[in-house]
Order: sequence, then structure tokens, then C-alpha cells
Amino acid sequence: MNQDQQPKPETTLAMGRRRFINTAALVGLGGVAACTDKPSSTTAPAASAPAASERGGASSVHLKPGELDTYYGLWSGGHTGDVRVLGLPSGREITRIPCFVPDALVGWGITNESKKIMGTKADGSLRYTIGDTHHVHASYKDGNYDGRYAWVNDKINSRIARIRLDYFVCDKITELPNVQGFHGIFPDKRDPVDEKINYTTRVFCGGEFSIPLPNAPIDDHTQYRSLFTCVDAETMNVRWQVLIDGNCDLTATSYDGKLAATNQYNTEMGARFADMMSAERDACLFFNIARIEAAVKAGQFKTIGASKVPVVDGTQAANKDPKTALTAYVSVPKNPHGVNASPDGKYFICAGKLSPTGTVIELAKVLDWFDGKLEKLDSVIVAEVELGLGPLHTAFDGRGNAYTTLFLDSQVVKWNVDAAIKFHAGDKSAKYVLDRIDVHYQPGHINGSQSETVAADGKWLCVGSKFSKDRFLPVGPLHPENEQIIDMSGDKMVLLADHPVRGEPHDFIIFKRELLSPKQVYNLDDFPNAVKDPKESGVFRTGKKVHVKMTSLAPSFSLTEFKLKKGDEVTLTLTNLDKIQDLAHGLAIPNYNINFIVNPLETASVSFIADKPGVFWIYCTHFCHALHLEMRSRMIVEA
Ligand code: K7E
Ligand code: CUA
Ligand code: CA
Repeated sequence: MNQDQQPKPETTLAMGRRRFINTAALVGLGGVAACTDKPSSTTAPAASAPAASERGGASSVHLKPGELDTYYGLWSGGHTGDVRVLGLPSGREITRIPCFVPDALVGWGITNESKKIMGTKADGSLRYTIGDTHHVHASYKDGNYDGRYAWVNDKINSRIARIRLDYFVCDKITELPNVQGFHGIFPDKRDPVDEKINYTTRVFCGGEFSIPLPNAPIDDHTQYRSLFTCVDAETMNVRWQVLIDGNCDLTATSYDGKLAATNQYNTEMGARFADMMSAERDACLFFNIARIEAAVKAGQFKTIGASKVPVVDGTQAANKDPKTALTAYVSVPKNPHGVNASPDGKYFICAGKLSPTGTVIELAKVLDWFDGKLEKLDSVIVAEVELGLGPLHTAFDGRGNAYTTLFLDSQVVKWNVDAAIKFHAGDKSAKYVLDRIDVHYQPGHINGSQSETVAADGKWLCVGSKFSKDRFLPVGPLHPENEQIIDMSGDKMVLLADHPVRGEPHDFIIFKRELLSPKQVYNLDDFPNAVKDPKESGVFRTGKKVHVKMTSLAPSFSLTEFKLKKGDEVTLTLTNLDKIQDLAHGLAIPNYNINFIVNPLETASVSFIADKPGVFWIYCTHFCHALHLEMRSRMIVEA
């Protein structure tokens, strides 16, 4: 990197040498991660852990045998392409929900039902077998989670998956048209148009990478653009998109349903690393949802390429008049990362990343600007205060405090939002930084129990530390990450536990277990292809097409043997007639690459060509009974 690619030193605010991280510091980031992290001498010493009795707060993460956690956590799985379910405060991983990537345990990507959700090519094989989930968020009602759905992004192939929170399964996946690098995602919290609808009806998706629209081999990157996408929460169809300047990173929504925002780190629209960090300030881009929906309704849109999705113009040039603007580009310091909504509904907070600052934006003022009541858009910023090096994401405790991860400092900083606003307004006696704690190491996302809801309860704080280095037994070169649990209930944060996780979770949410009532058993009638009675079992042939219908009831399959002919095009449907909670069966066919699970009263099917003659012992893979090993069926494929 040559000298003139270095960002210019900050001159507007006198915040000392920690004001900005320059290019050289970022290049040296690997070194930061590899060295032994000591608290920076310029930051306050981390709290040493007082005894639980002194804290009087959430305290212990330990559960006695048989005790249950009091919170659910939904964690994105990163490039394992799944969503993980943790119990909090124990931090125990309870299950994984496969979404974008096949899963050998349950047969996700093996059964016809899951393949249909994942998407297939003309030959019936999966369209994609990889994914990269970053952000998982759940549906809202009255500002709190309502237990219906969660959504997660796939950054690699620009897909959004929905998870049903009654069964903890992915039930729909939608690919966003003309989007690459779909990153931030957030459901709205109520309807901006119909005041009576107080629950999630839309999910907003940010496109991070700019590309030619429609995509074509165009070298001139100044012609590339990004889109911000709205997906219907129920149908999962794409409702509309907004063409923007710059890019989208993370996404946030207001509690009144009126605003969504994305932080932008590449307002430069650079195609190279150094270009993306050449400007001193980037933006937090606001979307006026009601106006966008009105523009779509009024037909003020175009379409791109083969996509029929309405695309409205959200570029700066087209949105100069506040009274008609669909978008507002609020200038915030250098390559900001997260944008998070405070639980009181008043503020969005943008973390600075390459600036050591947190920016507080007052949402009422953003609405004033859209109403033509605020002269300067810049005055929506009510605080821009120094927090530490590499601020990324922010959580809340419901008591007016924010907790921001400092990637480069390997710390979490607790700060008071009102005090920060006072400080920014000129009251230099306002102490807004309340505490700092070392985490291990290089934290990315952070979240508190119920953090981005009106019911933020300030008990548990989890931090996704990207590097674990020396915290766990060495297992070769690829280290786990470290999900750390902090007691945030007292004045001082107290680090309570380290948990290794397989790479690599990003964002997560933590909410009270009472908000969900998961079902233990499926409903037979929900499956149109259910084999409802063992008497319906058998081999049904129409020429080469063969349908094998089976049921399971511990410890046997309804067919003890069946015959096929080589070359048969087989669909095998299995209904589990066991009605008891926890009584799942697996069905594996050796040499046919087939294994899947059927839960109580669930039906699943697989299709394959019987191309290998011989005897194949279909067997149950899921321990179900004392005679589990005997639970078999004989598939004889005649030559
Ligand atoms: Cu900060 Cu993709 Cu949410 Cu990871 S992003 S950390
Ligand atoms: Cu059925 Cu094991
Ligand atoms: Ca930038």
C-alpha cells in the first residue's frame, strides 16, 4: 500500500491519535489478532469479577442437571449455512436448523420436501449446497418477539430463509433478484401504512456488493449499483427494491414501522479496498417506508432485467427534496459497521469501525426532516462520541445504556446514551463511558437478552469473539470462535463463561423462553402425501415409475421387504405413525446416499433411480427402541 492511498488524518475533531484507524493499522490487523492482547494503556482497566452476592444480578450460568435455560438464543451459523439454537444462560447448543446447506442428520437436502424449499436445478439436484448466514432476526408484535418466524440471510447466494418457530424448521427460501452479497436483514416491527397492523409484515434486506444492473461483464465499476430489498413476511415474495448510491451493510428498523436504515461503508463506490476507505465519512441511509410503498403503488418504478420486482429510485440525485424524498443519506464517520435500534424506540446507533466513535441518530428528527421541518439533515445526529478502537455492534440493557464491541481493543464498552448526547451538546462533564471489559478476542456481534425489543431486560450479554487463540484446548490450525457470556445486570459487566463454537456465527438474538411454544409432534394432516395407515403401504407401479409407501412405528417399518427393478424411478414416502414426543426414526439406504429423519407424525419422501441391483438393508438410523437395530426393511433391486 503506497503512501498516498492512506486516509488523511482526522482534523475536524480533536480526539487524539485514536480518532481514526489508518490503512496501516488495518493491514496489521492479523498481527493484532496474533499477539497477546493486553488491555490498551489508554483504556480503563477491565472489571475484576466480584462475587455473585456483591452483584445481586443474573450471576451464574450454571444449570444443575435437569434444569432448563430461561432464554432461547438464535445464532447464525456463518458459512455452515445454518441457524443454531442455544439455551441461555448456559450457552449450551441445543440444535441446529439447516437452511441453505444440506444436513446429514435430518436429511435436509436429501428429502424431496427440503429440496423443494432449498431449490433445485432441472435435473432435480440442489441449486446451491453452500451458504453464509450472518444475521438472524425474529418477527415482532407490539415491539416484542411474537414467536412466529425468524429470518436469516445467505450472503453468498443472496437468499433469505424463513424459519417457523413452532417447529424450528426452515419453510421458505427466496433468492433476491439482482443482489450480490446480501448482508443486513431486519423485519419491520409494525406496518407503516396501516396503523392497526402492529406486527411484522416485511423483511428488509441490504445488498452489500454493487454490480451491473442487470449483471453483465462490465469493467467500469462506476456503473455498478446496489439494491435495498423488501420481502413480504408471509408470502416471502419480493415486494420492491430501492436503487441506491453506495452500498448496504447492516439493517435496522424503527419501532413505529416508518423507517428502515442501513449503514454504508462504501459511499465512495470503490471497487478496491483502499478506495472504499478513502472518504472520512460514509453514511447511514434511511428509507421512508410509507413513501416507498406509495411510489410503488403509484407505478413510479422500473424493473431490472428479467426481474418483475418494482425498483424505485433512492439515489441521492433523485431525492433532494425532503418532502418527497424516499431516502435520506446521513453522513457518519468512516466505514461504519452495525446499526442498532435502541429499545426506547428513539435512536439508531451506528458504530464507527474505522472511526473510534459511536453515532447516535434521533429518529424523530429524521421524520422531521422528511416532513420538511428540519433544515439540515446533519442535525439528526445527536451524539458522535469516542468509544474505543474498531467499534462494530451495539446492544442495549433497557436502562438507557449501550454496549458496543471494540474489535481492535478486544473489549466491550458500556456507555450511557443520554450522557453521550449531553457530552456531544457541550457538557464535557457528562461521563458517558461507564465500564469496559476485556473479551477474548476481537469481538464482532454483541447482543443482550431481549435487546432489540421494547422488553430489553438487561440481564445477559453475549459477545461473539472472532478469535479464541489460547482459550480452548488446541485442535489444530482452525480454532473455534469464542461466544462469551457476560452478566450485564450490575454497574460493572462480569465475564461468566467462554463457549467454543464451530465457525462462524455472526449475529444472534436472545429472548425469553415464554415467547415460544414449540410443538413436539407434527400434525399428520399437514402432509398431503401422508401414509396414514400401515395398510396403505406397498409398491405402486406405473411403468418405470414406482411409488413405495411405508410407515414407521417403533420398532418396525410397515414393509419388511419390497422389490424393485433396475432402472426404476422410485419415490419412497415414509410417514412416522409414532405419536410420542421424541420418538423419531431415521431411514437409510446403503449405497444410495439416502438418510433422513421422520419426527412423530411427520411425512418425508425421497426420489432416486434404482440403478444398483442387489439387496439393500434399509435401516433405522435414529435410536428409537430396544429393538432399534432390528428395525429394518429389505430393498431387493432385480437386475
Ligand atoms: Cu459484523 Cu456480517 Cu454482522 Cu459478522 S457482520 S461480525
Ligand atoms: Cu426406529 Cu431406530
Ligand atoms: Ca468508506
